[in-house]
Amino acid sequence: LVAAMEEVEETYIMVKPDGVQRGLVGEIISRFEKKGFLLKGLKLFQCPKELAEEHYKDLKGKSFYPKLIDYITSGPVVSMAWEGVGVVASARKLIGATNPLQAEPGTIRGDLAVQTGRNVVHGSDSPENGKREVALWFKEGELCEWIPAQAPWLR
Ligand code: FUP
Repeated sequence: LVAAMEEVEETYIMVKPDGVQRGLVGEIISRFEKKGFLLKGLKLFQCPKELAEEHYKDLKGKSFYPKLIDYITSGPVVSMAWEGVGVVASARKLIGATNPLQAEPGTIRGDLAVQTGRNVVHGSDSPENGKREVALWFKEGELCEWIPAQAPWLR
């Protein structure tokens, strides 16, 4: 388990339409930047319905699925690819529980959201899904391979 945590991973983080509408983009990006993860891709993007359905395909059949697709496609999202050692689980901790009322204070959802159906941010739930989702939301030329000059150990 410890060895798995030390793998360099990538994760897909998305500021959902409510986060964009509420002006929380900078605040949310800032939390991952300050933690020390490496930003590899970033774009404002209007998600088409087909992409939302592919992204949430594991939830197809759930009662909330149609509303979830409507929500994610209701306005632009901010798509991000972040890289780092143990970034998948760490980002999930920074984001907090799915239900913002159960999310701990100090987490993004704990500090900034109230409703499960408007929980402002998404983060991949496994390294495999991190890879899958980054590949799903970004074209190859949209990602940067780089090493930060100030803190090369981040890479
Ligand atoms: P998370 O990994 O925290 O984003 O949570 P899930 O993958 O379980 O759910 C994905 C999204 O579906 C949530 F962000 C919000 C929505 N959802 C609901 O609207 N109602 C629910 O009961 C559960 C999830």
